[in-house]
Amino acid sequence: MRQDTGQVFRIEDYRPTDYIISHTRLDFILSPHETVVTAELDIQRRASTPAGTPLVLDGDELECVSVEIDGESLPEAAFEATPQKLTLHEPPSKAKFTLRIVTRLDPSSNSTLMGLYLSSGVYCTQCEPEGFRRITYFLDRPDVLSIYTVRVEAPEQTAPVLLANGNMIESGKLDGGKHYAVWHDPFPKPSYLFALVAGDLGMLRDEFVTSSGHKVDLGIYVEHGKESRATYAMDALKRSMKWDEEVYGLEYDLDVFNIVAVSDFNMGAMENKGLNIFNDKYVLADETTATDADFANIEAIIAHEYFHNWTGNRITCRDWFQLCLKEGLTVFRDHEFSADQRSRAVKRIAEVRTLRAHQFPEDQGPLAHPVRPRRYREINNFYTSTVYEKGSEVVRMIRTILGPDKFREGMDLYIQRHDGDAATIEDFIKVFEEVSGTDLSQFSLWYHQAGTPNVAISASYDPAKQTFTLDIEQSVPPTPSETRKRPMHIPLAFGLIGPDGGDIKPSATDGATVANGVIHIKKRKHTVHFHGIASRPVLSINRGFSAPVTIAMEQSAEDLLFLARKDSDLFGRWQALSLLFTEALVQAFRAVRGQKTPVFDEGLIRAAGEIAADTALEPAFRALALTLPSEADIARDIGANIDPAAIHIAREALLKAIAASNAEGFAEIFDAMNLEGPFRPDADSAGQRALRNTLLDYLSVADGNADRAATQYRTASNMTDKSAALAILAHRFAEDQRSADALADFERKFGSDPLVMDKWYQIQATIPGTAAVDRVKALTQHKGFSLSNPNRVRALIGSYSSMNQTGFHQEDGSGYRFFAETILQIDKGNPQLAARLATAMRSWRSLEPVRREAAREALTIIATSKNVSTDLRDIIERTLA
Ligand code: 0A1
Ligand code: ZN
Repeated sequence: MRQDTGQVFRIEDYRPTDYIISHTRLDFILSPHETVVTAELDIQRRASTPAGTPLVLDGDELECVSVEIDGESLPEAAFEATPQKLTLHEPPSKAKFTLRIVTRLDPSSNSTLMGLYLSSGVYCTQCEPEGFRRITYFLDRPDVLSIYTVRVEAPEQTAPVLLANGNMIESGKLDGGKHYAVWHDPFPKPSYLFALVAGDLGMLRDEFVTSSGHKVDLGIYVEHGKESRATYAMDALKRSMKWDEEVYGLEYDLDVFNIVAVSDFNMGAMENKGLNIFNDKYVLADETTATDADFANIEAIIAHEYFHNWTGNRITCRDWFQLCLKEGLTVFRDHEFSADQRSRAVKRIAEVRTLRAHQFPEDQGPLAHPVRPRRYREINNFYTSTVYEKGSEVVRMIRTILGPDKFREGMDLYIQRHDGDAATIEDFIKVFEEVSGTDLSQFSLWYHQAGTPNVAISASYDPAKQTFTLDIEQSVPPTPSETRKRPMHIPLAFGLIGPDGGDIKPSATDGATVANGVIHIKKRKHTVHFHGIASRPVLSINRGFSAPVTIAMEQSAEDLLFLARKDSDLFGRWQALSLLFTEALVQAFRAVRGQKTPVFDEGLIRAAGEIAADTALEPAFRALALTLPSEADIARDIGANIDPAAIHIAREALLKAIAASNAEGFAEIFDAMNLEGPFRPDADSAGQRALRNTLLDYLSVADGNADRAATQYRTASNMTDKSAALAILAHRFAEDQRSADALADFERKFGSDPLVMDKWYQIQATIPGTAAVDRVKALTQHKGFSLSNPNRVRALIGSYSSMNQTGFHQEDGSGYRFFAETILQIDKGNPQLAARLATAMRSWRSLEPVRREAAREALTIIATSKNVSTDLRDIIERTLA
């Protein structure tokens, strides 16, 4: 494994390379234990670089076989090759030369899943961010753009499919049962977008004709026999291609677009030029093996990777500090795509739930960093919710501030001006300033300043003056190494709601810029007056979650209930209800801690019943509205001295109260929902299933028995309904024989399908209570489980640590100790995976003292272990700092 040099990379140290690599010719002779890679690099010295300046190429665990310049092998004294770098002490003084490097790799023993590795016998690569240097020595950084020609040679029997980036320009048979293919990608690209795949794979084929009439061959490569499970992904791909033409005027640019699904992958997927490589979880789906959530994820991730072709590939990043330039923008684009394909309000609510669940705790804990960080020790650890999700929210705010037309103009200018560039966030902001004439310098703090801003608001109404007044104060909490914060530009969409539910238009406003339903907060304090308001309005604030902030405002339960029923903004209705639930749950938590029985407001319980029954609302919205904040959400709201056991009791009590009072109504709706007919994965059908399964949970609680869930488990013909029923059986009725039977039945049916078994691991990993640690330990010994497969690890260990608050945060620290040992084990083979998992401990300081101490001890076990990877050490040290 790579040694931790302790080196810190800083944005201010950026400078362009001394040499450029105009053309890269690669030749791969593939073999599981000994693959030989010959790289021929056409190197040019920049005019500004003095002749003789040493050339240093990056490597990582490489074995150098030979080095030649312009056909002559180099004497030993002329270069130095270590596993980590190749230094040419005195390169030729001429402006151009060709460097030929031969390296030898062992893909079969590459467990890091970076560089060239084998996944179920298929050769594949992952080069972002710094994996290419595990293949050959290179200037492995995103601002070195090169044209690639790649020859791949392998035995035809084991690797009939040979793929790389771009278009295939030649192929043929060779002696000894081997064959080869040559691929050429005409678009200069950074090394992180390089990809190669070789293996025995099935294929689903289709085509797409672009708006200018260019035919593109589409291929999705999957394990043999699973081709039909790729049809939804193919459909999503074609819809994405069309959407990017319609919404941004962006067409695809090569003759081929290939996607390959592999079973061992550290992340969701990768946007390699013309050859996307996917975690098979985000390609394979049919009704019997995938849930509606799986279908929605596939649609979003297929779109995301496809959209990168322009925002990421044609325009890439100058350095890794600019990661949000491609990721924040591309997440924003995939969110908008899904919103257009599905229900916009429902999609927005789901996005905000994810942001609050993942990005807020990151921003409020020891791992907080700006959307564009200024330093890193390990770039792998910056593929974060802040860079991706908050990065997307920042782009959304630019659109809110400029309006959709100027935003599109800015995007057009960005593409036109920077096509072929390795760009920066400054370049991106500048185009929007130019097209709109708006100064975005204060706004750009969103990229540079970490932490979730808080906006405190107090409202008052003066009936005599008919004036509604808001006193607004913003603050940004301190974050690691940033204690003093400057005021931000926060665009808050709002509505003033009159008694009939309609929005009231003030005759005049003063105190801040208010335009198109948005208050622009720029100073620390604002007092905003709305004049000509005839009766006290109810404030609906941060509509559509126009800014990623927390709001502190005293709003009566009555006003919130009014918003939950009447706000014309659906997001506002959901938000009001979720605030009411949160407040009720925090109070219930305090009651439980004080040995009292929680009591709940009847009005809130009734509102839940009304929303469930309101057929004017789409089922998916009703399902979301009825879903209580998760235990982790509640913990975040409590903020300090967290006792997960008490939170669990409080949440169960509210669930029971809602279920008991509304049982009859819920049963009626549940029974009336006719789900017969062929399965359809579309948003409407998925919404119906979501509502029905949310009600199934409430009804199971109300009935106090497993009858309904057991019936649904038996009769369900799709995975959404089957896994929902199984989760209820396992989580609520563990004592009932039907629960054990269902788990055994599921294993019998799907035991040979690892992706489906991940649901089985996850459901069991999230059974609440103290028995969880032994259960999860036992499951690590299950025959289908492996610590070297990221999907298995995330399903079992990841779900246990992040979705099972009572099972993980045990008072005796046994959950943490097991977790620490497992992470250390994983770290030996796959540091990236270990580091990601370890972030589950980031909020340890908010725990009550006994658990906090136990968590510190477990973190210290990792911190003091020998041979910990750079990835894991970086996370643990920041978490403990
Ligand atoms: N660029 C990809 C994410 C990605 C990052 C790193 C990877 O390997 C360690 C793989 C994928 C995306 O945004 O989809
Ligand atoms: Zn991405």
